Amino acid sequence: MTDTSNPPSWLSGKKGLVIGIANDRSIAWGCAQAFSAMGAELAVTYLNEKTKTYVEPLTQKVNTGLFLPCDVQTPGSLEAVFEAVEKKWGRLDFLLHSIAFAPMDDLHGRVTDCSRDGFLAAMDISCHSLIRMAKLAEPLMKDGGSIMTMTYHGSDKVVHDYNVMGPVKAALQSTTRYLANELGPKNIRVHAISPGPVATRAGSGIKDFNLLLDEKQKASPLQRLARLEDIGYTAGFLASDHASSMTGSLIYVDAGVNILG
Ligand code: 0WD
Repeated sequence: MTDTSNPPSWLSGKKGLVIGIANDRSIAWGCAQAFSAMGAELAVTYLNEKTKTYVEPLTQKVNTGLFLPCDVQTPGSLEAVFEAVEKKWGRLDFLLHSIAFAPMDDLHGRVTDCSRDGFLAAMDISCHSLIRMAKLAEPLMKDGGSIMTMTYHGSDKVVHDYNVMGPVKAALQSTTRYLANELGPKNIRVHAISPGPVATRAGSGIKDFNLLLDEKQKASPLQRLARLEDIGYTAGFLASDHASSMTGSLIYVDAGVNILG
């Protein structure tokens, strides 16, 4: 288990933007805690007024310099976040994209039956939003930077009930590689972190998710599930200068489940 009592100060002086905290079980919350413990100052966003009530108390527990609404489907919302970051800090050192969505009817059905509108919504929120964020982050990452997103093994292999999120995450993973190639000359590194299943709100949107959690825990080489703080400190390492020779990576934090047949 990560020794969080004496975290490395690898992010001292760095400014980071965290998009995707919904509550204290969010993967992005595990990352925000690690980023802050490692010395970063954070801009944290929330989806809407309902989510704000869960996220605002959490911002008191980490080094939060900005707290802003962000719904990537609302025109201008994402641009306003980056304008506020530029006004506050004049730069950005790392960005965590930890959002995903698919309409429930499409998420709970076969890919074969997926609607056009549902597919487009899932791709817009879960994948194209990363492209938009990278474009907005590029001019702020004047000395380079690190951009991280969250994917899942259901993109590499068929995972029962992951359905339309499989192709969507496959697009996200490929997008990560193309962004890494295009932004590399500016020393901007781009990574996809692939956590194992974690009991979160988005995770619970997957049909029979508790069965998946149980199945993966029993099957995993480490005989347990991924821990939020371990995902967080992996992101903290990737945000730090110690990962400066890595880009375009797909990093599994899944207790080893991805190596199984
Ligand atoms: O087992 C899991 N939970 C795994 C999740 C395993 C592997 C990967 N992931 C991925 C997810 O696909 C996602 O990309 O991790 C990322 C974060 O998901 P999470 O932490 O599991 O779920 P959650 O705590 O729900 O955070 C996702 C958040 C949303 O929360 P809710 O529960 O309110 O949908 O994404 C945000 C929102 O806060 N979000 C948006 N943010 C901006 N604009 C939007 C949007 N349109 N839609 C959702």
